[in-house]
Amino acid sequence: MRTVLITGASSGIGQACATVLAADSNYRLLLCARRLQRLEELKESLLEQHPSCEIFCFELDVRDRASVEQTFANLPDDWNNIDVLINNAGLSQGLNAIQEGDTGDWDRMIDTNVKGLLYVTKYAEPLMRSSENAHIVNIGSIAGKEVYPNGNVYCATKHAVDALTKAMRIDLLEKGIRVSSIDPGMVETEFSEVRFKGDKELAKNVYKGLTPLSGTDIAEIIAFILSRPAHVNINDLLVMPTAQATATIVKRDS
Ligand code: NDP
Ligand code: 8X3
Repeated sequence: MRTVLITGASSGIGQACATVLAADSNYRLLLCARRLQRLEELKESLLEQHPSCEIFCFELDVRDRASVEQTFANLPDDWNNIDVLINNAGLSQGLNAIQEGDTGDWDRMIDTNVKGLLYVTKYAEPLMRSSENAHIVNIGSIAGKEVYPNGNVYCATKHAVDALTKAMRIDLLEKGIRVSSIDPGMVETEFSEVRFKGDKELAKNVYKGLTPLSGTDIAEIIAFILSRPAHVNINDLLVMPTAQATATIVKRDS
């Protein structure tokens, strides 16, 4: 039985990971995000489908260093051994040229996507047993492989995730923790709504005329990564919708 910690499990890819892994009796789930109510609703619905699945939810803002430290130091006794960490919490804010960028947006992206991922890794890692099951999966992005117009700071944060994944793989080698990353192209979640600050129309247009990936597509691939034998690590997987060739070149139905 592996205990999996998923950050940002209240929506999108994180929620899909919880849903896919809850269906597998090899996993028990530690779910966190800022919106605790959503996590509790997710837990209730997952337990209806999988009554024997063990799930523990807690509120966490990954940007709050002290709270991340406190939270992981004080998990209930039966939840303080973690096998798998899925560093998924993240967001984009705005889509502007640097010279027109909002510094508050920059702070939110850097604090969440880079510093938040580091805080969670630093304070959760001591709870990870050195075992063949130990695995960290970071959610990167095509934005960590390419830079696209107006994507500047978001792209920089995901390039940082790419670098940190490589760094973790080196630093955690001795402890035997596998480190993987998955880098999706367009996935239809709340991501664009958050980027465009609640503008549903703008968000919908991102996916207009093409079939984007779903959170479940990504979650199923993560489940595959986690299911490889102990001597196999998938370092990095770039996954795009068929209709998306690069970050900006897409084929839309007219
Ligand atoms: P969603 O907006 O649907 O989900 C984002 C999740 O992150 C939510 O559960 C949110 O929970 C959580 N989150 C955001 N800020 C914080 C915070 N400060 N502390 C804790 N949790 C936080 O988007 P996605 O599912 O698409 O995004 C998940 C990851 O996938 C992100 O890292 C994103 O960059 C990456 N990604 C997304 C792609 C896409 O096209 N959608 C493509 C490539 C990568 P809450 O608000 O409750 O805190
Ligand atoms: C999210 C996908 O292309 O908007 O990481 O950067 S993209």
